[in-house]
This record gives sequence, structure tokens and C-alpha cells, in this order.
Amino acid sequence: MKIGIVCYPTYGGSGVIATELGKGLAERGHQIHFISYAMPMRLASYEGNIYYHEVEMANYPLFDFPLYTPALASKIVEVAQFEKLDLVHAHYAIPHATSAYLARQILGGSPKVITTLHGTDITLVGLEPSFLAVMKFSIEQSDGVTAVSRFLKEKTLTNYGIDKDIRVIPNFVDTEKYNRVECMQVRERFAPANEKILVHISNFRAVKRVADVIRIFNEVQQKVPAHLILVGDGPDRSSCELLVRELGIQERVRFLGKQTELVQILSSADLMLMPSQSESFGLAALEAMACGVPVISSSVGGLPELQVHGQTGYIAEIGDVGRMARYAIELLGNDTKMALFRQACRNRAVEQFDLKKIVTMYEEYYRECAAT
Ligand code: GMT
Repeated sequence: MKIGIVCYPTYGGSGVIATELGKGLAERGHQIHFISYAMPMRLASYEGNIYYHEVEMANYPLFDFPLYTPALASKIVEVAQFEKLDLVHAHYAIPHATSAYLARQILGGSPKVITTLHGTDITLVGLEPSFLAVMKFSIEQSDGVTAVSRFLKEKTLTNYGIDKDIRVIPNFVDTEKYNRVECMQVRERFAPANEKILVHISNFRAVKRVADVIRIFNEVQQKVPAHLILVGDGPDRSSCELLVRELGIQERVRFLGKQTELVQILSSADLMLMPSQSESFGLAALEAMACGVPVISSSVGGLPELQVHGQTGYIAEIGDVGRMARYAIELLGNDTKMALFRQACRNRAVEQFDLKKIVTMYEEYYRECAAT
């Protein structure tokens, strides 16, 4: 098939899933056309059956705000016409589903539009009164809609009151690439050999509760010699750096900023912390699990669909820093249990969430939608 993939090119999970899906489909012989305002983060080094089309933004003094939605729609029209696309797959509904719908209308009803809902497009941003009506309409008008967890499917149906069949296709990870590697040198950079390493990876937005990560770690390091590695960047980073200094644990905490070599970092870690306020899936937790890193997380959203409490890690109520710290201390202090958890993490990632299995699910869904 010839497939247009519309996504955000940035560091977030929706862009990662869109890019890895496109790469996986291209390896199976599909022709993939990425459409975005910049080259997707994980695409840069890939060559093959993949094309990239950049959305050009027109500037005019009259426009106080960038008009991305119509610019994207025009680019989808152009690519669909000249590349003869069979379908357009929009990742993250705002504004991608709307632009794809507009393009399909302009083209007289084809190509088919599939929208994948990722999380905050439904649970947060889409509920803004200024977006709500357009979001509901764009989702209803898509030829196919998928959600990355059962939680997100239910939220969409109840929050928007739409009557539409939504297919749950979970997020995935390439478990051949995301696999624990020997990396003593990397590990030694972060901590002495006999000390533990905890990791957190996120966009440092309020929804990630990074301050809780630091408070959990503060309790852990009072009982177990440990270090914390924080990967990513975003609005809450400065306040978190301040908190680290206030707690006096700056010698034990490293802010690495945005990183691309996640496998090495995850392979050097003993535990991941993800105490989010909301998480429709938790892709960073899955990537950690694939590398054999158990996860201590909150019990929100799609996390209980990913994690098995007491096997791949532990789940606690949002904000229950004390309980999360106790779980971490217990696991870090029990080597036998840790080895079992590590293996369970790896097994679950390989058996339930491997790239090959999930790319097949998308392929089958494309065929179903194309046939209707
Ligand atoms: O958190 C965000 O707003 C970013 C968003 C994204 O584009 O990465 O994350 C959402 O999509 C990911 C990929 O499907 C999911 O793994 C994240 O759980 C989800 N974030 C939230 O629901 C907060």
C-alpha cells in the first residue's frame, strides 16, 4: 500500500510510534510518506521505501497565529494526489485528523483516513472548549479510529459521546533493538559498581509529576545507595533542578536532557519511575521493560494494561510517594525478586508488545478499512 503518515516530529511517544510504525511497514514493502513540519526524530538515519514531505508555513503580517491546519491539509492533498496514496494515517488527533478530513473532502472522498488517538489529544487538549466540537467531528469522520489502550478508547467514547467503533491497538517496541546490552562503561559514568541506578524519561510536563520522581528517589537513597538519571526536557525541569538542590541530593541526581541512545541508558538502570498524573499507555515504561528494567508507576490510565503489579513492577495511587519509595526499596534490596521481575518485564514486552506483532495488527486494520 501507499500510506501517508501524519505526525509530530518531536521527542514524544506519538511521534516515536508513528515513525517506528512507518519504518516497520516500509520493511514489509509498503511505500511510506511522512508528512510533518520537520523530519521526525527517529527517521533521520533511515533509508529505504520512505519519503518525507515538509509542510511549508506561509507567514503574513495579518496572521497573529500560525495556520498549520490548512497548510497541513494542502500538503496532504498534494502528496495524496501525486503519490496516489491509498490511505492517510493521522497520529495524535489535534489537528492531524482535522487536516486529513479536510484533504479527503477536497479530493472527493479518498484516500481513507485513519486516526490514532494517543492520549492528551483526548484526555486534555481535545477537551478544551475551543477544540471540542472539531475534535468530536474529526474523530467521527475518520474512516477508522484506533486507540493505544482500552482506557483511552473508553475515555474517548465517554468524553466525546461519540458512537463509533474504536479499535484498540497497543503501542509497541522493537524488542530486538530494545534489549539489555552490556554497558559497564556507561554504568560506571553514573554510579559506582555497588550502587543502584534509577531512571526517569519524559517531556517534563506537569502531567509527568517529575517532582514526585525526585521525592521518591530522595526516600530511596536514604536506605539504598543509589543515583537518579533524568532524561528529557520540558517546562518543569528548572523547578525540579531547584528541588534537587533544596533536598541536598545534587551529587546523586543527573539531568541528561534529551538523549537518543536510550538503550544504553536503560541497560545501565535498575528501576524506572513513572508516577504520572495521566498516561494513556506509557511508552517509556514499555521501552524500559524491553530492556529488563522493572517500573514503579502510578495506577492511572493505560499503565495497569501494560504493567503486571507484583511481576513487572509495582503500581500505586497517584501522589503516593511513600508507597512508591517503599516498593522501590524492597525490590532494590532483593536480588532474587529483581531477577524474576527483570525477566518478566522482558517476556511481557516480547510476547505482548513487540513491533512485528503490532505492525501486523495495523496492516490488518488498514485492509479492513480499505475494504469498507
Ligand atoms: O504526553 C503527551 O502529551 C505526549 C504524548 C505524545 O505525543 O507522546 O503522549 C501520549 O502518547 C504516547 C504514545 O502513544 C503514550 O505512550 C503516552 O502515555 C501519552 N501521554 C499521556 O497520555 C499523558
